[in-house]
Amino acid sequence: MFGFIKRGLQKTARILTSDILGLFRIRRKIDAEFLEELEEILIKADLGPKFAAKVISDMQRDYKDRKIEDSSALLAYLKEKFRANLRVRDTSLRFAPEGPTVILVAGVNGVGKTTSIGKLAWFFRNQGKKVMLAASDTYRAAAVEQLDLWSRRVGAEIVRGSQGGDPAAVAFDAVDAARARGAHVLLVDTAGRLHTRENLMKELGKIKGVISKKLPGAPHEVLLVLDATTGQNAVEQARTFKDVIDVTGLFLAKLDGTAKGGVVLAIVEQIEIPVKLVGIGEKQEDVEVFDPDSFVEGLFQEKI
Ligand SMILES: Nc1nc2c(ncn2[C@@H]2O[C@H](COP(=O)(O)OP(=O)(O)OP(=O)(O)O)[C@@H](O)[C@H]2O)c(=O)[nH]1
Ligand SMILES: [Mg+2]
Repeated sequence: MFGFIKRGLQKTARILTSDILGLFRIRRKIDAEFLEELEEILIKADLGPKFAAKVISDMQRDYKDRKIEDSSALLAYLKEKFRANLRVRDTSLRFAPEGPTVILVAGVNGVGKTTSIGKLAWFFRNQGKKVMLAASDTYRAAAVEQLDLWSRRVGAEIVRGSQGGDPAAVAFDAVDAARARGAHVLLVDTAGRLHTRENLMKELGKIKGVISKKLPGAPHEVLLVLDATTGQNAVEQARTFKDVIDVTGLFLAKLDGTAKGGVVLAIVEQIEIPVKLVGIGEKQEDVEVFDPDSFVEGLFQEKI
């Protein structure tokens, strides 16, 4: 994934490497002023005030122990901090021990849910799995059509209800269909909703409840799709969705282009949800399993 991720993280990397190395050139000593300026750089890179403060206090302690003596040691130190932070949580996808694995996908409007489902469907089809899609976004006819297009493109069956119908009922029927037809993976698409809209969030809770009732242990993954370009607001979204549907993993879409990649660390630190997948474009193959090591390498790439 490194090539794609690298491009997506250039903006953050530019802040991290150039600014930090520049700072080190001016202030060779890691003193209070250096740390203050470094903290500003970390926040500017969207790492979040909490994670930035933690890095700074750790650094203060470790510098006293003479572990960081030059700029290359400084960068290596930061990389290790970032990696350690991302490795705390299990980033692998959970599958059902038997029967269909149900993956519920949610998020605010336009973050990339349906596209990410299309990519995941392609990803699992490539592994020889039988994939089904549930069109639980019943609000707009266009939403069902968009999912239908993906289903034909990647060779996955689709279960749809009537437009304006109950999205939980579609999920219910889809779980039934997935079991009856021996699907390996069922991906449930939901309508975009603002995390501040209580009634819509309740409806999402209901969709999840219906799935669990129909198939104990399901949904095996509850993926929250976040738009990587939104920065700190993503943290707020993650917090609310986690409260309502107990999100098990993040799908970080739009990490290509002008992404604020640093926000990944802020989210993992503040929300305690692992990033499991990343989206790096609009095509079916533009999906990658999240790998903390290559991600951190991308954040600190030089020669930009
Ligand atoms: N560059 C880029 N664009 C993406 C990515 N993922 C999705 N998009 C684009 O983002 C736009 C919205 O994607 P959708 O999948 O329709 O988003 P959604 O969350 O399902 O939207 P609603 O159902 O309306 O809430 C589309 O133009 C997608 O092509 C990505 O990883 N990179
Ligand atoms: Mg959609």
